[in-house]
Amino acid sequence: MLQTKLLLYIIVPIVSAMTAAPKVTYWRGRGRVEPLRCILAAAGVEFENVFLTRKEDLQELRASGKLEYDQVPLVEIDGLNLVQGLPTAYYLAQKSGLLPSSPVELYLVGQIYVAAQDARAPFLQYPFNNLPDPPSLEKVLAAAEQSPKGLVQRYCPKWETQLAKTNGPFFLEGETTTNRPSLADIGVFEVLDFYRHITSEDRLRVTFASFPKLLQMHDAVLELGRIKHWRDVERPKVFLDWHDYAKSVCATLS
Ligand SMILES: N[C@@H](CCC(=O)N[C@@H](CS)C(=O)NCC(=O)O)C(=O)O
Repeated sequence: MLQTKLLLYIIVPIVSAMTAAPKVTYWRGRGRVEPLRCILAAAGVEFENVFLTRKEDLQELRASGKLEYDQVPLVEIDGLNLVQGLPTAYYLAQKSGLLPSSPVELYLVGQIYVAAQDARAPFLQYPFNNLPDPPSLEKVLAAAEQSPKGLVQRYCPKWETQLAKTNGPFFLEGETTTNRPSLADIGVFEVLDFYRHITSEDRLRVTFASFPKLLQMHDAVLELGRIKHWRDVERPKVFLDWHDYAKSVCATLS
């Protein structure tokens, strides 16, 4: 009897840690966390958003010891407190079958994902780029579209060429006739989705018209798991507009 009770004490917390919906802590906007939310959504995982709104929220979180480097994003999953975007992305992707096992493919996926993080850097800054006034769209579009170091000129041609080498919409070749989605696709999808979010669906189609494979991949990712539902139904209900988002981040961090 005592043994059974003890076993329950041990097993119940472990099982509930493994089965509870992951908790994602950040502000009400895209920032550094949106690629992680997209990975979870693409994997069909339901997750709970915990939003920072007050200065005390971050102070309390830091005091709780969950933030290894006192920074967010934080993803609580499997009884772990995951911080640092890149290894968190790898953890979530591996759990969801979005990481290949071969070293060459793993390298390719990592290379594309990290390039996507570089390409999104101007978008990350977008809400803050004209404070205290509302953000300047011209500034971020110039960085993304006209700079030789930006999304359209540096990254998209490479990704289009890489996608043209496969027989399907995704970056990784499949074992038979179809290919398979990976973290690389989610990372690049999220950058295109960021562009769409600050502009429009029409502008996405026009700007990237000369990258048809890239648009095809974007559309194929949208069919994965719950990502379309997250983008079109859940996210609009919880996000702040860009300016209010920037102000809430600044108020929490000040
Ligand atoms: N290398 C970290 C950077 C995290 C980071 O800079 N987070 C910001 C919010 S976007 C933060 O928590 N800033 C507060 C601080 O650094 O004290 C990651 O990839 O997650």
